[in-house]
Amino acid sequence: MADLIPTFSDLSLYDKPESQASRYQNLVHEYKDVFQGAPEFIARAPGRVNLIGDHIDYCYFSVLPMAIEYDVIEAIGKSSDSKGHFIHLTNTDKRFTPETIELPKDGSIIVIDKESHSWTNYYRCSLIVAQKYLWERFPSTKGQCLKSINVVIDGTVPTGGGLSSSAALCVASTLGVLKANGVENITKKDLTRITVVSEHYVGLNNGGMDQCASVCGEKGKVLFIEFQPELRATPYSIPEIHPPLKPLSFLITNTLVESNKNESAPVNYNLRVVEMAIGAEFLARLNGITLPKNSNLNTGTLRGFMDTYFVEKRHLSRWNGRDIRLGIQRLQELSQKIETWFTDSQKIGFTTEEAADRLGLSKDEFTEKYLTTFPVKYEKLKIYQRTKHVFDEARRVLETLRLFTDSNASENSSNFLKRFGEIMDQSQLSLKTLLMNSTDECDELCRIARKNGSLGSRITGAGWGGSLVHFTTEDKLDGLINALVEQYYKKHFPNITEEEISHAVVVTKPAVGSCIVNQI
Ligand code: NG1
Ligand code: MG
Repeated sequence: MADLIPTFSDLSLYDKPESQASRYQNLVHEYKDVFQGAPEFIARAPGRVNLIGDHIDYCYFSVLPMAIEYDVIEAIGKSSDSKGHFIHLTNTDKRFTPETIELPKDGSIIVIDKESHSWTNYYRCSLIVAQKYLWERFPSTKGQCLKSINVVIDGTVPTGGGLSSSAALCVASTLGVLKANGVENITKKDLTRITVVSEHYVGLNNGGMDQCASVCGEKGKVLFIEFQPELRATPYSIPEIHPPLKPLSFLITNTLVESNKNESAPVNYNLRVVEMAIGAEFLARLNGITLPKNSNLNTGTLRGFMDTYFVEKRHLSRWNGRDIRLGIQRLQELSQKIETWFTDSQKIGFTTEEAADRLGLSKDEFTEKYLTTFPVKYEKLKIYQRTKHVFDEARRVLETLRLFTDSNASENSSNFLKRFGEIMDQSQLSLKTLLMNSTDECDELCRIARKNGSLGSRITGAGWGGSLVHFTTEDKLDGLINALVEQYYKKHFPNITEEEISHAVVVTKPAVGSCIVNQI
């Protein structure tokens, strides 16, 4: 991750460069049309699909995503505004109307109005993190405004779809703003570090998986992303499947029901983050241990609990996060222990009063600590269900990595396919019953897929709609797609066009991460 963000002077970064050429030409044309002049460069960042490990990144457990070919590209050039500093934004998708952002004249950092759900809010997040980075790296520029620029954006990552369109936009925008302001060499590590927190400025308390995958993606590789002791992405090849079995294939299907995380954040995503933080403190108190306070909410994390529990309570060695066998064993143990750490009535859930009481806090102290930084809404806090999901899902990530790295597994392809499919299905069951982010549409897509050639199907990303990832072999792909189109898409959306279907059902491969593309 110490490597620099690469620059390409052609489209060889894509699997089929010729299929992207007209898209890049249109982007440049549109820039010339709108801004009368040529752009200076193109900043690009991809979306991602998470193979396994959802809703555990913010608990600092490792995940296994890959960057995909669907991405955001931004043509950027200087603007000659004389009366202030402006960012002129245009999108090739006309549903997103052009907007100009005026930067504060006093050189302060812009503030985002979270109530206005403008598409440019994500761009503003990038302006904030880019500005902070510039001042940190070049202290003598502190207080200086960012340069005025013109930007045309084109994105192919489905929005609201669990494929990280928001992270792709934030990463591409941050990279573009930095280059336009003279930063020619930024490391993958720095770009990840600063973009991980970008969406916090629109009120989303997200973990770091998406931005890290978008920055560090590699062709043909999945990424094992660790958050402890520090953010690190290690690429792994997907095992080769031996004949007569056919090669692996990943199919992504969008439910076409937007997850609308922005609007439902109070009841959905942020609440899960809070429940996990409370869960960590709850388990720590129960076991008489104190956790390091290193999360976004300045609380302990479930990973912190695992580490501290085995060292302080059990007097065992510290787990380094890479010893797969030991990690699986310890996570299995925690998953069993959790059954005895909660009473039957606690398993149903906690009211605010009950949770505060468990943590030895007054209701006001509890509210201040957990419920105010990011808004949440609930009837009962489902601490048992969420913590159980986290320990099991973290274990499934390690089991998958063990399958990927175990040479016996790739020699015995049919066993690998079977086992990996089972792990994905177990993940989906846990998402549905414990994390509770599945929907009827997600369940239906999984059901149809499994009956028609998918070896494993699960929600990928935040959930509550969005996308699913199915894993199969190339020979089964056509039948699988056909069944999904006939039995889901045409049934629920009778007027759906071929083009819409081609955006909703996509076969994808692991792709290159963020980069600069010089004028083409
Ligand atoms: P998506 O589906 O891309 O919005 C979200 C979080 C991730 C992670 C997943 C669930 C953001 C930007 N990202 O992803 O950090 O927690 O959900 O695994 O919200
Ligand atoms: Mg997102």
